[in-house]
Amino acid sequence: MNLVEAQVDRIVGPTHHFGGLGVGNVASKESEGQVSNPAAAAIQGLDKMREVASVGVPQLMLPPHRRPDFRFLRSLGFGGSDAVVLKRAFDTAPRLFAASMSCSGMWTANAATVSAAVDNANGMLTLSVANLVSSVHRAIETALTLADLRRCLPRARVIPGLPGGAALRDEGAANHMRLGSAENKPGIHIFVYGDGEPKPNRYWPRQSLECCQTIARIHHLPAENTFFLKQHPAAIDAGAFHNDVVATSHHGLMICHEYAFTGGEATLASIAKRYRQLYGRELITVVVSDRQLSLQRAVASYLFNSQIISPAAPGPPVIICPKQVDDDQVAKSILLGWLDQGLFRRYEFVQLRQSMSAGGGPACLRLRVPMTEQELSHAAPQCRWSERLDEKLRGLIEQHYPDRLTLKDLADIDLVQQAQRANELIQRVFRPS
Ligand code: SUG
Repeated sequence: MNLVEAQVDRIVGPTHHFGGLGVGNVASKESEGQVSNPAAAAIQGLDKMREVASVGVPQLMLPPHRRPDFRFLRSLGFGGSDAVVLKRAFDTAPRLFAASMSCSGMWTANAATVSAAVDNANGMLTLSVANLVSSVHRAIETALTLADLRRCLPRARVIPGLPGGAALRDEGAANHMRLGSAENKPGIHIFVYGDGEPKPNRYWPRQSLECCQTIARIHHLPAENTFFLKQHPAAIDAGAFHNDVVATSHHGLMICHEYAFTGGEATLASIAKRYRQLYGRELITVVVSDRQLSLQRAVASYLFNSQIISPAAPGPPVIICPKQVDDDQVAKSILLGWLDQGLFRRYEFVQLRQSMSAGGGPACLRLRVPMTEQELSHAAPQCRWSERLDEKLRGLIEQHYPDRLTLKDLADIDLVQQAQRANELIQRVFRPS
């Protein structure tokens, strides 16, 4: 039996805005206060999912988190009617107000860390929800994410986020890579953390080594298949707030920037050796030097954040790149070089302007879940991509989502109620029939 890699994306919610809340996230900071377009954001996400589904890759979908999170605002001492809560929070704590409206749950690469059943001693597909404690707007995602993943994958083991606290800060699969193949064989797990020496100068690393070790322990991953690499502080300082901004992997291919990791040479050699032992072939490792593509350019183009998928038809994978790669001659020439080497059968460019402006590329928008066809058959049918579901969602988004939004607009109770209605209509589509 083979392993397929289901892609789990979340529909962008109707309160999508540019709050500038992303820690160490250059695009998020630069877009702060700009006018957003929630309708376009949601449609752009659906367009990407269609691309994935069109080549026979299993695409699963989750509804947007309910926003605003009134319970969160009330727990912070904002009382009164909903309208009063909104006004008080907006006037006195605009960043917390923005957090309560955030649609950051769209970046499902941060939802959880995943191991396939064949990888771990439990023999169960296992997902550890990330606690996302580095930022408040993301930390409030976790309870809903846990419930959504359990509904979507009822037979999987879905574990709640680790207790909060900086020592165990976790950002999920964005800092984790699984090497393997389409065969149902144990994968190699690479956890990437940012804390400890040497430290970055500008930005706070969002993932701790202790958290990575804890997840590996909870998943019962064999030590010989588990590796830890440290993010290079220069990458964090250049705006690579997650490893998936400067490195990626798919099956037996690993691509990274020269400054993705620090002091990892021996570990990388051990990973390649282990891959050879397990799979009887060489791991293909592509290192892009800083001279070829500077860290700044890697962060601006999000080349490494392309989404790599294996279509149902045999052959090399397809790489789905953000449109920004097409706009950067250097990034594009590197991509074309990969095509010439036969690493990919073809590339696609996707327009994800709304997500990219908040620092989220194609790979940020999906959680990879390696599973057998049999496990996939247990996924909730209402979460499976279909032409009908896609059409229905597009209709609701076009009819009910705003196409212009600033944070200030969200202090208006009428607009918020409209967004709540739109959200409710989408939730209904995801209720089991
Ligand atoms: O956590 N942006 C997200 C982007 C996450 C990207 N994910 C991966 N690299 N896998 C973040 O920084 C922006 C919110 C705002 O601008 O208000 C934000 O949260």
